Amino acid sequence: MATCLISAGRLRNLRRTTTARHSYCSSLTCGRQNVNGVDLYYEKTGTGKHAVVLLPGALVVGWDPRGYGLSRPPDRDFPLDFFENDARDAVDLMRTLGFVKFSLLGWSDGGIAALIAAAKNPALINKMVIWGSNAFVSQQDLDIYKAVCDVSTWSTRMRAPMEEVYGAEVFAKTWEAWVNGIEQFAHRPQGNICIDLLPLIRCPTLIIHGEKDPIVPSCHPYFLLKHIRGSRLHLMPDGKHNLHLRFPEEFNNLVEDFLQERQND
Ligand code: TYC
Repeated sequence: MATCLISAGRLRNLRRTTTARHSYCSSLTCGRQNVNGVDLYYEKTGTGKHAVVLLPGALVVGWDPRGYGLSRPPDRDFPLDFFENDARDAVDLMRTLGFVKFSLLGWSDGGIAALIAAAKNPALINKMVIWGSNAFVSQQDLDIYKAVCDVSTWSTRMRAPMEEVYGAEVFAKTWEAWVNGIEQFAHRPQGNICIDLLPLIRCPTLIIHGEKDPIVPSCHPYFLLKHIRGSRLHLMPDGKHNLHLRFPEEFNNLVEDFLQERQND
């Protein structure tokens, strides 16, 4: 199976740092596509039949969701339906680019958007891999958001790549807006982001989680495993939130094997 990836920004590392069994793309094209009123930036590579879209986490660029990376303007905002918007944009981008059916790879916030996209478009989604994602916001999560809200307390290593893309001031403001945006879900019963949608997911789903993830506690992958029919959980003992960057070979092999597996049903 050759795979067609749509990705940008930091998730380029998936290809750059990989020593996985297949070398990824020979060719890379990038472009902007107007989707739902916004010019979305994307990169595309590969020629295979199995299309895959990569959905990045907050403020990390993949296909660039509206308001992130090179899909600006508009400025990013975080209304209560921001994950729904990202899910719809990702699906509509793929469809506008001519893909009939595709798989979703979503990291962190991108995984939340992937969950929503899969639940709402079961006929379009082939398979899904998500890592570092959550379907609700707990008190423990709120405590963590509070601890990471002020980016001036972050290490330079963490902050610098973001500041390079957004500028220091915009990054600090947007991150604070993200924290306020995600905290809104805590006011809903069970801190619901997309709990009610999980039973609607029909595609084979692989959940990956780093056991040392300091910002997304392990209750989240177990909750997803319980509520997504037929899903599988792979724990990486030394993985943190950025497990795909830290362990690219293990991660890529895991994802490739899952995407290539034949489905029984
Ligand atoms: N969800 C964020 C992302 O998409 C990561 C994150 C999770 C940040 C939890 C803070 O407390 C946090 N990159």
